[in-house]
Amino acid sequence: MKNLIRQTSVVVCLACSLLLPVSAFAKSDSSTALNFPPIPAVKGGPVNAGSQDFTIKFGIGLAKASAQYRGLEYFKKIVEKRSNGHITVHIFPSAQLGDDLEMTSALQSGTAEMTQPSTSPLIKMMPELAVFDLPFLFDNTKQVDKVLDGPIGTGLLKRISKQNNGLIALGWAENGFRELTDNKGAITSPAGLHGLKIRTMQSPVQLDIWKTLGANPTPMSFAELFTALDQGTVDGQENPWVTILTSKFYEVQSHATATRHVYTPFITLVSQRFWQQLPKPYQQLLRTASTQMGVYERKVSRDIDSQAKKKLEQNGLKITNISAAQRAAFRKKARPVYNNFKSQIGEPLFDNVMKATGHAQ
Ligand code: KDG
Repeated sequence: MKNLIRQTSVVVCLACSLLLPVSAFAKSDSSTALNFPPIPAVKGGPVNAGSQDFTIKFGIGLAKASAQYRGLEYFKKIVEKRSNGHITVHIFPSAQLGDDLEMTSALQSGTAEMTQPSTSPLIKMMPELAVFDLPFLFDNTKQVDKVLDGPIGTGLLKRISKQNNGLIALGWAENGFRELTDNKGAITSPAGLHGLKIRTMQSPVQLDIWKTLGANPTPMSFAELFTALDQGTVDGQENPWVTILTSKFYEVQSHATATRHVYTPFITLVSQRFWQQLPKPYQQLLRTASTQMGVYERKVSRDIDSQAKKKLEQNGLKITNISAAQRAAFRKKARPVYNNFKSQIGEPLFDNVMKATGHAQ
């Protein structure tokens, strides 16, 4: 029965995606086209694991023009080549198979094989992931890589995989530093957020951040966001520059503020049911390919971040850069969120992340 409901929701999602505004799927033209670093060559020889064939349906929320999609293209190239064509990867962008939460439950029920959600919507299922949503936690990508690629990030992947919740966590990629957009005007202080109807990810931490800052937040899946902005259900949203560009939010938002208030990682997940059917050498291949995808996708995301910001300005979005002092005022006002989620994150993890990011008091 559960499966039937999920399969039905996949069909409904596919049908819904056909009804989305044309602009959400419009082809990128020169006013929005970004220069992506080339997809690297595949390293390593063939992986032999018998004659059985496997198919991976890999669904993501972002559009084809995103760094995330580009990362998946590299993953597909590695896996198909090194398995000698015994594993085929089909990529489904723009939430065609469902939003982050729907895709994650499709993996659990075995109706899809892989996905790569933001960590934020998974917090209810994996409470420790709340740590990444803490406001103004990371100042730069060096700190990010230290946390994701060091013992903290690898430990989290292992713990999540051992939870026996139908998911195996294979690696980290990058959604990115989030920036604020709105339809009201430049927002240079927490006072400017007063009463602003802002869409947040489906995360209790994000909700708390925007309430603490004085806005009026509504959690909503990414798949519903363009329409909500277009119809004025919400006045604003927050996402990395690349997503704001590739999802055409500049068509329905007039202003942006370069807040970089939260860094969101993507987590690469595979269905445990599928995993258990895979021969060990293919399991290792998926792990290696996920790590290589994560390295490349982060490079893409970082290379195109400032390009995307420029393109947004060229497309009429009025972007305000805030000073260090203004950013510090946002950070100070949002600080109570740390204490609100400290016990849910758990002491060793919370303390280790505070140390790694230079926030330990
Ligand atoms: O696949 C990822 C996206 O669906 C989503 O997580 C993007 O940052 C995002 C958001 O705001 O929901």
